[in-house]
Amino acid sequence: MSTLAKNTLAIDIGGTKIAIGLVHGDAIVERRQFPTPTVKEASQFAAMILEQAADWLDRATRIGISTTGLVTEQGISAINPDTLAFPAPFPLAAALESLTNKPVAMLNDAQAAAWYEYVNLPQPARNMAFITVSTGVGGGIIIDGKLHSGATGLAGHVGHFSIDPNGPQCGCGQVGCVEAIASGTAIQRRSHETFHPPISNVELFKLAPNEPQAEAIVQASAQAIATLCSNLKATLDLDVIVLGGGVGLASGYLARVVEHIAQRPHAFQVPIIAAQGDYDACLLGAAFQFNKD
Ligand code: BMX
Ligand code: ZN
Repeated sequence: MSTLAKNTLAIDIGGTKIAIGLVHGDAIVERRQFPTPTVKEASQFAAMILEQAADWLDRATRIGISTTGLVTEQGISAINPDTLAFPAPFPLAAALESLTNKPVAMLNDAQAAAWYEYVNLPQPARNMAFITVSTGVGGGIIIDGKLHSGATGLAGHVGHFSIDPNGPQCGCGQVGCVEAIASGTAIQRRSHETFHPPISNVELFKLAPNEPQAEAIVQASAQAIATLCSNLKATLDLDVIVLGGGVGLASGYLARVVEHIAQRPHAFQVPIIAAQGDYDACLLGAAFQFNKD
């Protein structure tokens, strides 16, 4: 029997929201989400999550976390503290383990989603990257059929490829990172500089096809992601790149990225597909990390 036949309490911690689900096999049988609280103590943070999942707990045999940030044995630390101000390292897995006595596993959100997406690729591949364009820009890399997280867990933090020496300051301390140009946060910043009264990113995307300034903001993001994809193709000779996240899956976004990639030399072109797990790729990844080794 596959270990996925067990019920897993899956927790996806993003910069803006936390999604929780009870995952059985491939299916999210229960799902809830709530804004990421600004709690400084890991035990308090864990207790708040467990409160939201209280009625599922006796059905879950284990807990899988996918979280924004760098994940090490010691806990979670931010690469870009602007997207999540946890005191580092934030020992969330240990806190959940001691409150529930259940086995807990934790991975970076995009790495977890990369594994889920790899297992569920419509066509088998050996080398793949997952890129999420959401609050930040995250990534996970599969090399020769294995998730590559690196010696310190940093591998796949492709949002911090610095691609423009004259670009905006990134919260990670570098200048011109993909994340500082392409993320939902970056889009919102540029949108608020342009539109008065301010509009949401959802409204911006609706406006874009008929409003050149809105379109330019979306295009700047899509172009940075296209540059990232070509750089990854050149580095790792990927078979395919899977795109996810609230911005990555917004209507027309993937098509814009594909258009930019098509203008590059053939050697640096790579097929781009939308996440099979849709907006829940990271949540499903939280559960699927148990089937990784
Ligand atoms: C940031 C970084 C990554 C994360 C990515 C996407 C932090 C807190 N996070 O680059 O670890 O994978 O954002 O995160 O430094 P999301 O919150 O947009 O899902
Ligand atoms: Zn950065």
